[in-house]
Parts: sequence; C-alpha cells; structure tokens
Amino acid sequence: MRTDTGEIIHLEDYRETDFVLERVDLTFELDPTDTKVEARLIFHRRPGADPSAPLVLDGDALTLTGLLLDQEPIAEADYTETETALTIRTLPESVPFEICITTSLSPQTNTQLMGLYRTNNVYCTQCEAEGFRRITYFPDRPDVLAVYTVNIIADKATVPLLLSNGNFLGGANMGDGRHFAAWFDPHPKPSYLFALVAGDLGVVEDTFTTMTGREVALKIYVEHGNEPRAAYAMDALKRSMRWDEEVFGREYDLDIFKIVAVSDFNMGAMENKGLNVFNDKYVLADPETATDQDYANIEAIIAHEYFHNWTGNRITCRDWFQLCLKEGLTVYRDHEFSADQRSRAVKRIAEVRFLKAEQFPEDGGPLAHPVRPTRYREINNFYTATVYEKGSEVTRMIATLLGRDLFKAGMDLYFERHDGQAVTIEDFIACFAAVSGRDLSQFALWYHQAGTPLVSASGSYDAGRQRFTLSLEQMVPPTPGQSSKEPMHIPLRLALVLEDGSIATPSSVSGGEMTGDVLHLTERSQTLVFEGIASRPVVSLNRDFSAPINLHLERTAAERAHLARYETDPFARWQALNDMALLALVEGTASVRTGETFAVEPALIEALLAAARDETLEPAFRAQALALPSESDIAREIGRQVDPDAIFAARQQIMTAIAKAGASDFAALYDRMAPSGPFSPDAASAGRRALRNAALSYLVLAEDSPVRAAAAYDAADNMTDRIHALTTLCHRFPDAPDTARALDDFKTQFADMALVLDKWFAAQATIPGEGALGRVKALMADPLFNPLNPNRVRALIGTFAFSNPTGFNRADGEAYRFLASQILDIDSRNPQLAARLLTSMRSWRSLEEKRAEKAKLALKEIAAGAKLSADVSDIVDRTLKA
Ligand code: B3K
Ligand code: ZN
Repeated sequence: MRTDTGEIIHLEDYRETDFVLERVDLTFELDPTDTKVEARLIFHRRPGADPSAPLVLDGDALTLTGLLLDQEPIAEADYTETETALTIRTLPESVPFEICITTSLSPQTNTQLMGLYRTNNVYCTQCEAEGFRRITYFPDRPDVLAVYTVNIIADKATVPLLLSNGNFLGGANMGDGRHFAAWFDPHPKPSYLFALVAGDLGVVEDTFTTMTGREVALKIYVEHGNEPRAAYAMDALKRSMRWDEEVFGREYDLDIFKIVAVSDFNMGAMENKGLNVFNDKYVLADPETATDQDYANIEAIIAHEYFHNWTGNRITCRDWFQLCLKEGLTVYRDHEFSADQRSRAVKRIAEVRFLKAEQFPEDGGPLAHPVRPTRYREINNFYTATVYEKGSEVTRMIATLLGRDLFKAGMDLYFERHDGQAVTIEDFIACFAAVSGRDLSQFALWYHQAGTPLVSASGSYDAGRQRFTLSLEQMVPPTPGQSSKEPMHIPLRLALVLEDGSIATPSSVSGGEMTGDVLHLTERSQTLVFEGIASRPVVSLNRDFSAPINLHLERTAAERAHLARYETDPFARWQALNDMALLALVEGTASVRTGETFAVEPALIEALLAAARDETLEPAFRAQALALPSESDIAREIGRQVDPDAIFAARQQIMTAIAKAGASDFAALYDRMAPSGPFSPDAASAGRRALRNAALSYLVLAEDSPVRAAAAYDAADNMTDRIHALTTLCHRFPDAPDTARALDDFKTQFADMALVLDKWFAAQATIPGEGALGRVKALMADPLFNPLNPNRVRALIGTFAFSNPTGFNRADGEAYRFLASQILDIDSRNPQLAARLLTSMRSWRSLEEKRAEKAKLALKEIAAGAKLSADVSDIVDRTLKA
C-alpha cells in the first residue's frame, strides 16, 4: 500500500506535460497472481518544451519487468524507478519514439479494488482517479488523451469473456488452451477511463437505434443465473439513450455499449468508455429482491454513467480540481432525466432531502471545500456530496438564471467548442456567458467559495399603499482555509401568497433584478419593494429550492400554516410542511433536554393529516409529507450541543401524537393504498406503496403492537413492503418473538443473495439505542459478514455509523472507539472504503461536550495509527483540525 507522504497538490501548479502521448497499445496476459502487462506508448516531445526534460511516468506498487526505447533496452543510467514514478532521460528531441514497459501484477491479492483486481473470479479494473498507474507506468492524469488498442490473452475455459473499451477488433484461439481478443477505442481518452473485464459471465442483449439510424449493440453482463434481474437496467439504459438525444441532442458514438455488474466495488459505478462497470447493487432488480428505492437508484445510476459519455468522456477534466465539471453536470443531467421519467416534484423533494442530509453537514463541518477545490492530498477524498450534489445545484442555478433556451444554447456551445478536449470550469462558464451576454463572474463564486450561504429575510406590508417590502441579507460562513467571503449571486424563486391563497402579480418591483419569478440577490443586503399587492402576503422564498442555501425567514405560525395549506407549487408546499415539523421537533428537543413536558401543536398535526388525506395530491407526495425530518436533520438545525437521545425522544413523542390523532386516517389509507394488480416498479405504483407503508408505520406506533407489522411482513409480495415491515419490527420491537421470527425467515430465504442480505444487516444496524453496538459486533461474527466486500461493510458498519444517531453516539463513546478500530483494520486492505466510513465523524464538533470529547479521542486514536493510507490520514487530519 502507498502510505501517506503528506504531499499536497495545488491547482495553481498545473502545467502541461512535456510529452504528448499519441497512442497506447496494451497486451494483458491474465493470471490471478502473475498477470503480465505490456504497454507500448508512442510519445513526442511537445513543441516548445524543454529539449532536455525527462519523461516522468506515474506508478504505484508496480513490479517492472522490462523497459525498452524503440525496441532497445534502456541503460540503467538512463532511468530511475521510485515507489511512485519512473523517470526516463535522454529521449529524442523532435521525433516520436516508443516506450515499451512490462509489468507484473497480482490481481488476486489486490484488496484495494483499484487498478486490476479480482471479484468472484472475474478480472476487473477501476482506474478513476489514479488506478491506471497500478497497472503500468503512465502519464496518469486526465489531460493526457490517447487512442487505445487492447489485446487480452487468457485461459479460454475459465476466462471465456474478454472485454475492454471501444469496438471489437477480433479474437481467436491460440492453440495452447488460451485465446485472445482485441479491442480498439477510436475516441481519445484519459487513462482513468480505461477498463478491462474478463471472466465467465452471463449476458443480456438488446439493440438501440440512434437518432441518425445507427444500430448499437447493448450488452449487460452479470453472474450466470442473474440475467432476468438485468431487464430493468436494460430498459433504463435504452430510455437514457433516447432521453439524451431528445433533451441534449447527444448521440452514442460506438458500435457497442457494455455494462458489467460486479459484486466487489468501492463505489456505485464507473463510466469507462463503452464499458461501464457497475456495483451489482445498481444493476440487479426484481420485485422479490429490490425495493422501489433500488429501482429508482438503478434508473438514475445507469443514466448517470451513460450521460458521462458526453459530459466526462468526450469532454473531460483538465485536472482533478475540475471534477465537478463532469460530476456536478452529470448529476444535474441524471436528476433531470429522473424528473422526466417520474414525478418532478417528488423527485425534487428527494434531491433536496439528500442534499441537506449529505452535503449540508459536509459544508458546515471540518471537511468543507469548494465545489471546485484548489488543493488536495488524496483526490479520492474529493468525490464528495459537495462536488456531486452541490455541483449539480450550481448547474441548476445556471439554468434558472439563464432560462431554458439560453441554458440549452450554452450546453450546445460547450459540446461544440470542447468536444475531444480536457477543460476547466472557466471554459464551461464561458459558454453560458457567451450565449447570454451575462457577466457570470459573481455567480462563479459558487464554484470557489465553500459553505452554505445563509439568507435572512423579513417582510413588511403597508396596506394603505398596497406595498410589500422584503429585506434580504446574505452571509456565507467561514470554512477551512476561507475566513472571509464575498457576497454571492443567489437566484431565489419567489411567490407572494395572498390571503385567499392566490399568488400576487406585483405592478412593479424595485430594489433588485427579477427575471420571471426569480429574484437575483447579489448584494450583502438588499431591500425589494413590490407595488400593487392587494392584501398582506406570505412570502414563499426559494421555491423549488432554487439555491442551495439555509433560509431564515421571520414568519408566524399562522403564516407557515397558510403556506402549507395554499402553496400551489407542490415542492414549496412540502417545504412549508417540513419547516413546520422541523420547528416543532427542535422545540420539542429543547423541552426534553430541560425535562419539561410539551404538547404537539394541533396546527402541525392538522396540516400533515390534511396533506395525507388530500386525494388531489399524488400518493408519493403525501408519503413525503408524512415523513418527518430525520434525527440528523434536527441535529443540523440545532447546530451545537447536540444530544441525539433528546432528539430521538422528542421525535418519537411527536410521531406518536400524529399517529394517535390520525389513527383512523392511517387505517383508511392503509386499506385504500393496497395493491390492486400485479407488481409494477413504475413511479405511481411505488408512490402507493410508499404512502401505504408510511401509514403502516404510524399505525404501528398508535397501536404499540408488533401484530400489524408482522402480518405485513407475512403478506408482502415484494421487497419494498417486506423490508419496510422487517425494519419496523426491528426498530419498534427489537426483542419481540415476531421480530426474531421475521429476521430468521428473511435470512433463510435470502441466504445466497448478497444484495438482499445487505438489507438484513442494515435493518439491524439501525435499531436505535445503546444496544446497537452489541448487535453490530455480534453481526460481524456471523459467517455471512464478509469484511472484504464493500457493500457488506457499508451495510453493517456504514449504516450503523451514518444512520443510527442514538446507537452510534451512545454516551459512553464506545461506538466511536469501535469505529476507530474498524477504520484502522479496513485501511490496511482498502483505504478508500476506510476513508469514506470515517467521514461519518464529520459533525463531531456539534455534539454536546462529553460526546465530543470522546469522539475526539477516537479520532486521535486513528491519527496515531502506524501505517495510515493517504486517504485516511487526510480525512482524520482535516476532521480534527479546528
Ligand atoms: N466517476 C465515478 C466515480 C469514481 C470514484 C473514484 N474514487 C463514478 C461516477 O461518478 O459516475
Ligand atoms: Zn459521475
């Protein structure tokens, strides 16, 4: 393993390479512990480059077995090999030359899952960000684009399938029991998009005819027996390909598009050119094994990786600081795709919930960084919610500011101007500035300033003049390395909701620019005056979550209830309900902490039940309305001196009050939302299941008995209902015989289905309270717990640390110590997985002192680890730093 050197990479140090790579020919002779890789690289010195500059190639844990320059061995004096680089001197000044490098690899023992490794006997690669240098010495950076030919040789009986990027060139038996296949990718690409997969897999095949009438072969490879479970992924792929043609005018550009599902993968999926590799969790689905959330994730991730073909592959990043150029933009594209395939409002609610749960705590804690960072120690630690989700929101804001047509024109210009290039965020923004004539320099601060802006607003109404005045102020909090901030350009969608529920149309607005319903907040403080407002309005601000900000709005309880009732925009209506609930939960928590009793506002209960009953609203929306802010949402709102037990108690009490008041509504909903036909994963059916399960949760609370959940478990004919019933039993009645029976049944039924068993582990890892740690430890001793499989580790240890606030933050700090020992252990095998798990500690400073003190000790234990990876050192150091 490459241990930490502490070296920091800075954006401002970017320089072009001295050598231009023209083409790459790779030959792999596959063997579990002795794979031979031969790389033939044709270079020429960049015109104008220093004629004496050496060629420096990146490497990581490589065994060099051969090195030739134009077919001749290179003298030892002419090259230097270190742990991280191969430097070759005395190279031709102006003519192209060929370097041929041979390395030997052991995929079988590669537990980092970076570079070439084995998963269930399948050879597989992961190269982004810097995994290619674990295969051969190479200029392993995204601005080095070349055309690749790949020749793969392996034993035919055990490794019948040989895949790489691009189009198939040919293959044959070699007469010695081995065979080969050759692939050619005509599109110049950076090394991080290289992929090789070889093994014995089943395949699902289809075709797609592109907008210009070309037929593309589509193939999804899965373990034998899983073929039927890839049908939904194939359908999602074809819908994605069509959507990208229709909405962005983007056509696929090879003869074949391949997806491979593997069971050991550090992330969700990887967009390698023409050969996407997926965590099988995001490919395999059928009603018995996948939840509605799984189906939605598969649709979104298949689309995301496919969309990278243009935003990421055809146009890539100049350097890793520009990661959001491909990730933020591609998340935006997959969000829009899912919104078009499903309910836009419900999708937006889910996006905002996710953004607040994942990105807001990052932006408000020690790991905060700009969407386009300027320094990193380990790039893998920057595949974050900030780069992805906030990056997507920033793209969305460009679309909001410019409007649909100009946004489309800007994207078209981007594709036209930069196809085949490795570019920067500045290049991207310049396209939108060019088509709109707008100066986007202040807007660009969204890429450069970290931290979630806080906008405070207050309004006053002058009935005599029919005038409404809105005062706004913005503040961007300090973040690591950025103590003072400039005011941002914040697009706020706004509506003034009048007493009768209608939306005001002002006769004029002064004090700031408005385009349509979008107000441009550009100053630190700004006062807007709306004329011609017939009655006292309630201001609905940041509709559709048009900017990723925290909003502080002075509003009375009656005004909140008014919005929750009258907002016509479903997202804004949900936001109003959610605001009401969050306020009640925060106040309830304060009461629990001071030992006071508290009652739940009838207005809140009434508003929630009114939404639940409203047949004009779609069921998925009503389910979202009934889902109260999570314990972490409440903790974030409280911000300091957080006591997770008090939050839990207050939330329980409020949910029980809602459950009791709405018991008859929930019983009626539970019956009305019962399935009427065979299972279908479509969004409308999923919405009915979501609402029915929300009703079930409240009914179980009201009845305080496991009977109904146990019956739901037995009656379930799909995984959504089954896992919901099982989780409800686990959380509410962890020690009941019904729960033990259901857990046993589930384990027996799905013993050989890893992805389903992950749900069994996760359900138990989230049982609230002190007992959780003991349960997690016991589950780790279960023979089904496999510490080498990232999905399993995330399902048990990750779910416990990220999603069980009372269990993980138990007052004695034992769970922090447990996590510390796990991090050290996992780090020795798989640094990326360890570093990601460790980010669960990012909000430790907001805990009350006793817990915070214990969390700090655990972090220090990790920091003192003997042989830390760069990944874990970087996270632990930043987490501890003030
Ligand atoms: N680009 C990959 C993520 C790679 C992560 C490397 N640590 C998947 C994606 O975002 O589409
Ligand atoms: Zn991506």
